[in-house]
This record gives sequence, structure tokens and C-alpha cells, in this order.
Amino acid sequence: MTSRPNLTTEFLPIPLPDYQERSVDDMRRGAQSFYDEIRTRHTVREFSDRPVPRDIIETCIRAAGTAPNGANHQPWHFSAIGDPAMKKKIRAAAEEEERAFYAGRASDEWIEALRPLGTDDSKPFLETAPWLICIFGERKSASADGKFRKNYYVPESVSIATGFLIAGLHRAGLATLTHTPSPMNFLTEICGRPDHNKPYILLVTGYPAPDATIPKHATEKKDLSEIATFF
Ligand code: IYR
Repeated sequence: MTSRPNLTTEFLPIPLPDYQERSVDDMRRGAQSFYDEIRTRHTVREFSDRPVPRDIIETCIRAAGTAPNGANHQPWHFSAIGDPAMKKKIRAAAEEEERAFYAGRASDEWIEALRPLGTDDSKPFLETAPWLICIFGERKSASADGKFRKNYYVPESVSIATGFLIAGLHRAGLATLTHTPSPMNFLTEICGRPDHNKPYILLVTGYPAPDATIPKHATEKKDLSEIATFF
């Protein structure tokens, strides 16, 4: 082994835990089965009010918390909202922003891009769905000694964690909507987060409504040849 003069005992690496090599066939099966499962995820805008046990949401958030991130500072916070009064407040604030958005804040080009989705300023799912998970990025976080330290790659880290969260919720059999009322700073105050927490996404989750529909447009996925280049 080459010597690593900068390493003190405190920072001594440990052997890679948990890694399990698979045969190439098994890798192929693993990749395929993940693709087969994740391709059945569809963003839903109509939710049932059926309750979902909190422990399922907790486990999915734990999974999100394992995401790769800047300097392992884990610069995120998940506010999971099941309280009807808080959901009502969030809906009112979000719809106020959406009314301004659809009535003129958005460019004509943007409104045109949204046409196939059929969205408007009404967001009843913010009250119907059993859980709203507000995902915050922390520009700085308190470390073990209580001192604040700057965080790095916050948007990237939060986005990757959100991907893990969405995949976990889907695996648990729940539908999701990545909702981004814009601007959504009102969430920092409603969730009682400090100013250095920036809301990135309001993830709505629960059972889909029995008659839930999706835009046909949303099922049109680019082919591998359009999204990837191999060298
Ligand atoms: N936040 C608005 C508009 C909206 C914007 C995009 I980009 C979408 O993919 C979907 C909606 C709304 O929720 O209606």
C-alpha cells in the first residue's frame, strides 16, 4: 500500500462495508429489474386521502439520507407534514403564488410548455394527500461541536437525495408529485426552518386517487440514443 502521510488515526479509512459482487448475469438482471420497476413511476396530481403510516415515510427519508453529497455534510432537511392545518396553510400560500404565476408571472413560452400537462393554479392535492415532504437545502449546518460549517454542492446533494426519496416511495407503492410552487420561500417559515434553509421541492405523496389520470405526454420518454452517448 502507498503511504498516505496526511491520514491521522481519526481519519483512517475502513474496509468497504456491504459490497457484494454479482455475476455479470445477475448484474444484468439487477439493472433490468430496477429499470422495469422505476419505469412504472408516473407523476400523479390526484391523490386519495387514505392515510399512509408514518413509519413508511420515515424509512423512505432514511433512504434519502444515504445519498452521496458534498463532504458528507448531508446538507438537507425533510419536513414531513401530515398535519391538516399545516397542509391547509401550505395550499393557501402555494395557490396564491400559482395564481400570480398563471395570471402573468410566467412567460408565454412557459405557459405553452405546460399546456400538455393541463396544470392550473388549483392545488387541492396539497390538502388531500396524506403527506407533504418539504425538502430543504441547508447552506450551512451545525456540526458535532455545535459550530456552523459551510456546506458544498447543496443543490446537487439535495437533488440526488430527492431522487432516492422518490425511488423509495415508489418502491413502497406510493405515488408522488414533485411540486415546485415558485417562489416557495413561504415553506421555510411554515415549517419553522431557519433562514439558511432553502426549500427546493415540495414532494407530495400518498395513494393515487382511484380515478387518477396522467397526461399522455408524460409517458413519452426519450430513447437511449437521444439521452446517452457512448465513447
Ligand atoms: N409550479 C406550477 C407550474 C409548473 C411548472 C413546471 I416546469 C411543471 O413541470 C409543472 C408545473 C404548477 O405546479 O402548476
